[in-house]
This record gives sequence, C-alpha cells and structure tokens, in this order.
Amino acid sequence: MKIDRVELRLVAMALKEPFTTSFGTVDRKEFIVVTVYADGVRGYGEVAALPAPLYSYETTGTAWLVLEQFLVPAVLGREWCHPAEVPRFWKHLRGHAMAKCGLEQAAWCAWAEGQGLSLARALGGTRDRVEVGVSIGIQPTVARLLDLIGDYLDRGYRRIKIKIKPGWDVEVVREVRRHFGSIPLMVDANSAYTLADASHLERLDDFGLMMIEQPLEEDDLVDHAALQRRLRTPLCLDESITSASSGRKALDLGSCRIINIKVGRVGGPTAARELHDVARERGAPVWCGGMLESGIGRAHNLALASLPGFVLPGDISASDRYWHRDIVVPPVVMNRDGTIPVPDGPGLGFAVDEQYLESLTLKKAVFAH
Ligand code: SMG
Ligand code: MG
Repeated sequence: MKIDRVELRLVAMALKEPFTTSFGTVDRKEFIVVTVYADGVRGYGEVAALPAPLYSYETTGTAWLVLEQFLVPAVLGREWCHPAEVPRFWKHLRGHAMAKCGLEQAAWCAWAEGQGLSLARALGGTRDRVEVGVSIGIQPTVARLLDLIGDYLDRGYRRIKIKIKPGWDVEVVREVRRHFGSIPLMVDANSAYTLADASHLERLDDFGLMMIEQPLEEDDLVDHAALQRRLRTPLCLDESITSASSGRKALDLGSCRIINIKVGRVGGPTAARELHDVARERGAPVWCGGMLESGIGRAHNLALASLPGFVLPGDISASDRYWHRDIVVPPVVMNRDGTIPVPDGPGLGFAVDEQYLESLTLKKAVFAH
C-alpha cells in the first residue's frame, strides 16, 4: 500500500459541558483529524493532543508541526504491506506520540478498508461489544456530582470514574459511596499528589475503589511503587505509561497493577497492541482510556478495546455524553446494558460526515506525493 495524499485538519468541537480535572478545564475540544488516501481508499485518524500542554507536553500546535515537517514526509509515497510497518518510517524520531498515532491510525483505517476488514478484526479484536464507563470531571458542588452519577447510572454506564484533587477527594468519595452503595467506582488524580500525601491517600482504602488512577507525577514510577506498597487499592497508571516498555517496567517494579491504555499516549495502534500483550503476559488487566475524542478517535478506541486483555470498562462513552452532534454517522450509541457494539463494517465502521467536518475545520493542509 502507498499513501499518496494526506490531509490535516485542525477541528474545534464544543463540548456539551466543560470537563474539569486537577490540571484545568476543557470546554471545547480542539484536535487534528488526519485523512490519508492510499490505493484508492481513504483512512482517518485523530490526534488526541489538547491545545495546551496540560495532560502531556504535546499540543495541537506541536503535533501539527511534527506531522507537517517530519511524519507526513516520512510516509508519503513509501510502500508498505501492513500498517504495523508504518511506525518504522519514524522510528528515528523521538517523542510526539499523539502526532504519530493520528497518522498511524489513518494508515490502519485505510488498510482495513482496502482489505474489507473492520478495524477491530485488523487489530486482532475478539469482542463484538465492549463494556464502557464514564469519566466525570470535578464539579462545582457534591450535589451536582451526585446528580450526574445518578443520571449516568440510569443510562446504564458500567462504572463511574470521578476526578479527584487535593480538597476534592476523600470526603467526596465518602458521599458517593453513601448515596450509591457499592457501585463500580474509581478515581483519577491526573498527578495531583506527591508521595508526601501517602497517608492521606491511604484513607481512600476504606471505600473499596476499583483503582486509583495516576496519583503521582508521570515520571514517578519509583514513588508509585512505594505508594502501591502502602495501599490495598490497586494503582492504575495513565500518563506514566508511554510505551510497551514503560508498561513492562511499571508492572515489574510494582508501580501499578492495572494499566489505562490510550492509543495516542503510547504512539499508535501498534504500540498499544504491544502494551496490551505485555500486560496480558503479566496477568495485569488493562482498559481503554479516553481523551474526549470525536467519533473518529472513538471508533479507533472501540476497535482497540475489543482485544482480549481489555477486561475492565473503558472511558469510551457514547457520542451524546460529549457532543450535540458528532462527526460520524451514525453517532456512537451505548446499549442499555452499558456496552457499545464494536463496528464490524470495513475500516472505521462509521461514515464521516465530511460536510460537517469541513464546517468545523479551522485550518487545513494537503500534502501529495
Ligand atoms: O474521553 O471520556 C473521556 C475522558 C476520559 O478522564 C478521561 N480522560 O486522565 O484519563 C484521563 C483523562 C484525560 C483527558 S483530559 C481532557
Ligand atoms: Mg487518566
């Protein structure tokens, strides 16, 4: 297969509600859609980076630059047989995992489309539906959080994740448990604590949480291991795991017992699959994380989450949890039982509403061989 045209689009979509974490608030998702044309078919990918370096050092601006100057030139006009070969074209380029992921996803999508295979089948997925949860940002009041949780549980979501930070943690979890009993519940701190907070975090052990996600800094594998030794609750790492290799080290060090796999954070579907395999060999559960993706990134997440090691509900909610109108047709819809069907049509498995996408496009660049 040979990619002879790449289109980059900077797209902005307003979220239904702002999403607040320990690092700040996102009220509008700005992201890059990558479209590739290869052997007469089209493939789509999504760059998960945010406009500011809050979740990770990457931004939509850095991703655009790296795609334009390095990644697109490295792949345009090159011959390949299978999309897992594509990351080799930029093996020598450091970092910028989310930028790489957007282009590699588009290559997988085009290849699957060309083969008449669904993305899930192309990746080796084994499930026809995946269990999903919902991630709820920090709210202005506990009452508002409880209302939201009640509403998402009524819709059928299989687990609730709440964002925490110092001052919005133990007492909030206590209230959630008091109102909703033993629902599947977890928390995500996005690196808001240090090891000096270990005794405070130990108090979370009283609530039977499924896991505590990323309490400490992203480069704190050693401190996460020290914290995990003090807690009964499993730690799950997100930001810290940037490759299959760092996943292996974290599990072997005891820095976590569970891994959140985000395809963008690890540099693309090939690396995400490797990380899945490393965790599976070690008996560690994984689940699919989310970056408030549009339907394009969400379709890729659904395919990834159909792999056998994804045994916990992912942060893959339905389109209507985020958007008034998604850019895929039909939108991503959740069944009443808290599962989302894995599309089985060729390629992405959803149609992209090109006209609507065009209307949301802030900037566009075309590269042809
Ligand atoms: O996509 O539903 C979603 C959001 C899931 O909480 C979520 N993501 O740290 O896991 C995480 C956050 C990072 C996203 S910040 C915009
Ligand atoms: Mg997280």
